[in-house]
Amino acid sequence: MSLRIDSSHRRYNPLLDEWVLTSPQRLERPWQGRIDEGAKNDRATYDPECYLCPGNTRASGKVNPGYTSTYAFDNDFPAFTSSRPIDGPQSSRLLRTEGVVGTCRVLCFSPRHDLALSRMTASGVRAVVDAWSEETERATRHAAVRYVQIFENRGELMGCSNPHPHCQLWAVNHVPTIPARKQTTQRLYYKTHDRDLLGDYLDVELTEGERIVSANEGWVALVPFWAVWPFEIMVVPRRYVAGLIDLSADERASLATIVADVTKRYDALFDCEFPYSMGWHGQPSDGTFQDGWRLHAAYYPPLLRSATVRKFLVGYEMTAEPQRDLTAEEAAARLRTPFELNGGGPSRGQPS
Ligand code: H2U
Repeated sequence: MSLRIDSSHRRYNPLLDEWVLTSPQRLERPWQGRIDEGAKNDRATYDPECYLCPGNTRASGKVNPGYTSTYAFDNDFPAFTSSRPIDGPQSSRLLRTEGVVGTCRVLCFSPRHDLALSRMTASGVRAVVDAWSEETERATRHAAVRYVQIFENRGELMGCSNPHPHCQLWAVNHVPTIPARKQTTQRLYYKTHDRDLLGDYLDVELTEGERIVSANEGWVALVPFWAVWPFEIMVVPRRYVAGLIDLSADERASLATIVADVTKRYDALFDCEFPYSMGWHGQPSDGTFQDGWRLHAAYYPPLLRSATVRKFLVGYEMTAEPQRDLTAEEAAARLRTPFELNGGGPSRGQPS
């Protein structure tokens, strides 16, 4: 089924069991609303004021080592801790609570204050991929941990509190809302069809081709058919793999290549340090085996038509359901366009 729809329609997201309203004709509407600054990278390679640079003192008073590759540490301001929660008030039918325990980690991608993933060398990005896997493995060693979320907030527009390239890992004793929904849908699909949902979806996308952004021997990056954010991308492994810790050495290498490619394409699209929130969705470690969960990453960038005009999820989207103007097919075509990376402006010092 090749889609050439230029009038309003809804698209179904089988992973989240929800719909997105698509209104391609609205893209031409005038914009007199908020204009943001396009993010440029004029950062130095080292910032003496940065809490994350090597050798610097963090807000907690702890001192970072003079690290030379990736560097992970326990978040000084964690959302929860690994100690047993204090018993809260009793839950009632409508007012429910439950205790949360877990760990929060911060992972700096490299010592360089100015080097985002889009500007790092292949070996640098590979070190980040290895750290994603090692940190996940480390977190799941905790008997209480049921789910590990790795996420990166890139750019001020996404609420990132520090420009030094980094991501976070939160490991919790429950399966949070969004992965829990994905677990239900993938499990049900697997039970019904004896095949995994994302594997079947990938086959459709590879046949149709029009939403693929880039692909290599191990991975495919595509704009999902049901994408909500204008330039949303999903990165999916070709092989059935449930989590980051299950990747082979070859898959880690090809993942590093596709992550570098996706982030470069983003920066090139509007010639800026492209903001996004990105997250890995691996199978919860809650004792269930082979329930059709396929590992995938989701990139959610807020920009719509330029480096300065962002999409807001408000109005109809807060009260009824998400809506997009640009179709997933158009977004993928724009992201596929061959690019030159000026993106993010000049970076002082040589990338390493
Ligand atoms: P974000 O930029 O995505 O907010 O992540 C930065 C994290 O780093 C944030 O969770 C932590 C913050 O708590 N942090 C420290 O642990 N120590 C510091 O000295 C500064 C920031």
